[in-house]
Amino acid sequence: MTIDGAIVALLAEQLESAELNRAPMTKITDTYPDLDMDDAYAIQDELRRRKTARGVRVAGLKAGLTSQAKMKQMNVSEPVFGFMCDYGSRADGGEVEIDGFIAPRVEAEIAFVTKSEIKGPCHIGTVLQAIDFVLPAVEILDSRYENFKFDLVSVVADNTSAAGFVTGGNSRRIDEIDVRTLGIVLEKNGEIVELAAGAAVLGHPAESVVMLANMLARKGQVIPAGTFIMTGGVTAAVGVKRGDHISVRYQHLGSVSMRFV
Ligand code: 0L1
Ligand code: MG
Repeated sequence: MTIDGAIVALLAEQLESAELNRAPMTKITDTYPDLDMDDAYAIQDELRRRKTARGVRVAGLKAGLTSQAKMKQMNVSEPVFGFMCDYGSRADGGEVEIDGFIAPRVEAEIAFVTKSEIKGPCHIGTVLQAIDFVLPAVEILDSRYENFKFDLVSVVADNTSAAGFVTGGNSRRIDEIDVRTLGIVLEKNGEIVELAAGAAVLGHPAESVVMLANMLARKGQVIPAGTFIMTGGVTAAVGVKRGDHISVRYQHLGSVSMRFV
């Protein structure tokens, strides 16, 4: 790490207030250019501590930048991990108030819920045995940085742009479907804007859970039983504005939709 606890706390506080006030800030590496990934996750952990201390519940974990489409869009080459908060949950088929965000984007994801603890280091076999069911999810991303100008370190500190999520459709057992060949169609205002299959996420979405478990193991942590995990966008993220209707159709898993108002 390159910074001490006081700077970690200061940056977490600035990021949280940017989120709460919908007031984007300059990316943190402009002020601290030497920040490394350990600093970034320490700031994210402090952000999580601040939120849970004021009663926010962590609703799940997420992997991000797990597909070539996303890595290319963000010009990076490695996945990142973050968490989802209870207040980020939105109802399937419902209205999402755009004013609750700075500049929201959506992306289609495959999510899992675990039935037993996953402890890294592990491999895909361990993860597949620990998954209870698969469900469709759409992530609402929102960067707390001005004009989405960020690098990998800044985005990890900003909880990987996590802002909201919508789940819906039908859940299926992991052994009932092949999530690699599962087709996904994202429509905006009735027009298809993105198409993908589950394999877009690291060849198999469970691989992003392997990477998450292995990253947590380095910090002495596990993925507990009953954890909701979003495995990363299968498509590039799509910008939304007031009035836009998003509908994502998943093979075997039904659909998830929302309107931004
Ligand atoms: O969920 C993710 O793929 C994290 C993305 C972080 C960068 C962005 O805001 O798109
Ligand atoms: Mg995502």
